[in-house]
Amino acid sequence: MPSRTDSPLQVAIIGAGLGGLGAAVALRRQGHAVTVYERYDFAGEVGASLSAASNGSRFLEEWGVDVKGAKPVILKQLIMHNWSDGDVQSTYPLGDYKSKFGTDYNNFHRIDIHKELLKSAVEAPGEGPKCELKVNFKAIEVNAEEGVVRFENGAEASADIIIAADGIRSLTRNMIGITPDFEMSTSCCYRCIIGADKLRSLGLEDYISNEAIEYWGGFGINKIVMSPCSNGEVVSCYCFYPASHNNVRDDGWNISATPQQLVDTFPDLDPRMKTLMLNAEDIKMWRLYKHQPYPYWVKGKVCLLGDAAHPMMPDQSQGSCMAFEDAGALGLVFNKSFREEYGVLEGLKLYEKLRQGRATRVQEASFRARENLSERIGWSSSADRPGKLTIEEVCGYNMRDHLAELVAEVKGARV
Ligand SMILES: Cc1cc2nc3c(=O)[nH]c(=O)nc-3n(C[C@H](O)[C@H](O)[C@H](O)COP(=O)(O)OP(=O)(O)OC[C@H]3O[C@@H](n4cnc5c(N)ncnc54)[C@H](O)[C@@H]3O)c2cc1C
Ligand SMILES: *[C@@H]1O[C@H](CO)[C@@H](O)[C@H](O)[C@H]1NC(C)=O
Ligand SMILES: *[C@@H]1O[C@H](CO)[C@@H](O)[C@H](O)[C@H]1NC(C)=O
Ligand SMILES: *[C@@H]1O[C@H](CO)[C@@H](O)[C@H](O)[C@H]1NC(C)=O
Ligand SMILES: *[C@@H]1O[C@H](CO)[C@@H](O)[C@H](O)[C@H]1NC(C)=O
Ligand SMILES: CC(=O)N[C@H]1CO[C@H](CO)[C@@H](O)[C@@H]1O
Repeated sequence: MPSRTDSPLQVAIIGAGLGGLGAAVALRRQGHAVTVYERYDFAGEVGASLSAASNGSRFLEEWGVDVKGAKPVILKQLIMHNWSDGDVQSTYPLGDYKSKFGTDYNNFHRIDIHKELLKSAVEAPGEGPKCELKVNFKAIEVNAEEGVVRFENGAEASADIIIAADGIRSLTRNMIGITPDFEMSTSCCYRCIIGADKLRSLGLEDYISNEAIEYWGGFGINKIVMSPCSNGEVVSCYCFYPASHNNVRDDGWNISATPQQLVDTFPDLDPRMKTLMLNAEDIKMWRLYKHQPYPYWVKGKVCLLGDAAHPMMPDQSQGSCMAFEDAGALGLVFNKSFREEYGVLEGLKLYEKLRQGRATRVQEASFRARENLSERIGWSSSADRPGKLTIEEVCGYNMRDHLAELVAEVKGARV
């Protein structure tokens, strides 16, 4: 019996990170029945700042997420400091960013935006049926052709589509036949946060008042990236250094380190930044891994999303934006009336086509920006090198137009 054109899909999402929850909200709003399976229970959520440029923030707004509730700091400029004495070397004012790109450039604490996305996914009111969240459900096996997931706790679920949003170490990716080609990066990173009150008491109040992403270094491996979040109550720093220094191997998010370890990594750094480091409240370290793009993202009923699909270096600040775009793409592809145009499996292929090229371009640019701040979008928006990724390309992208083109191609190919 042919299905009604508006009959909802059963959607299983593996992983309740920012990407998985974004997809849950986007698909719920199209009337689909979504269940999100997360291996942990969120009791020990960790993280630091994440920026959402316009094309990530655009989706958050469209989905009705309480962006203000996530306490963003609205970024106004990028600032480059001298590594050794902290003098401001140059600034890039973001100018009329909102009128140009449609939303603010929001800087969130990961925990704050995660909380708001979770609310938008699982609470009523909200457009569409509320999503179901199952915690302590670790996916251990996926049958892509049949659309079945098995969990460590013995449970099993079947679905019309399975979204693998299980992060950089995705198991599902392996289960759809992809062996990631990756290597340890030559860089590691310490991440730390510090409260605004503490900064004030240390005489570092200018570090919270600039509404900016501020950089020290960035030409070569060493780089500090500092930005405020949580309504300006917290400042977070990413501190990149050569892996040879201590050769961390773990890419987890929760390996603690001491202020002394942090500060000893950067002997010739601006003394004021060192003061911040010595007083930092929560210091974590992580090894960066460089993954080559995967040959495909979709197999049978399974699609990859977010870090599972395109892990990148943090140096373009686009990791969560690209995950939000992936999620937004699924909402557009599987809208209420998609069946008038294509079937479910064809829809997944369209998703892959829509996302793979763009995300891969940003992923590649993130590798280049690792050791060259001039490759970071914003630091120079004009194409001073052919093929360079620009802020216009990233923030001025219109996914709806892109999708309409691809749908027309698919239809053209059918006749
Ligand atoms: C705890 C944590 C802290 C982070 N902190 C930062 C940060 O400070 N700065 C930054 O730039 N980026 C951070 N990230 C990464 C950032 O959130 C991602 O790069 C980006 O948002 C894309 O998210 P994602 O949903 O694809 O992946 P992730 O955010 O990694 O989410 C993946 C989710 O899937 C779950 N999962 C994994 N395997 C399974 C399984 N087999 N079954 C069920 N669930 C599974 C994980 O527990 C996790 O909740 C952090 C990620 C995590 C998980
Ligand atoms: C992170 O580590 C802290 C303390 O080391 C712990 O309390 C917390 O549960 C951990 N979080 C996760 C997600 O593992
Ligand atoms: C940075 O500051 C140091 C110390 O004051 C100085 O020697 C160096 O020339 C400065 N670098 C640049 C690029 O201005
Ligand atoms: C739903 O998606 C299809 C295919 O992309 C598109 O043709 C159609 O206009 C969309 N419908 C709505 C209501 O957005
Ligand atoms: C850094 O990037 C800029 C801009 O693309 C480029 O002109 C420059 O050659 C790069 N520097 C290095 C060392 O690769
Ligand atoms: C997908 C999406 O929302 N794209 C938007 C990105 O920003 C440009 C410029 O504001 C908009 O035209 C797009 O619609």
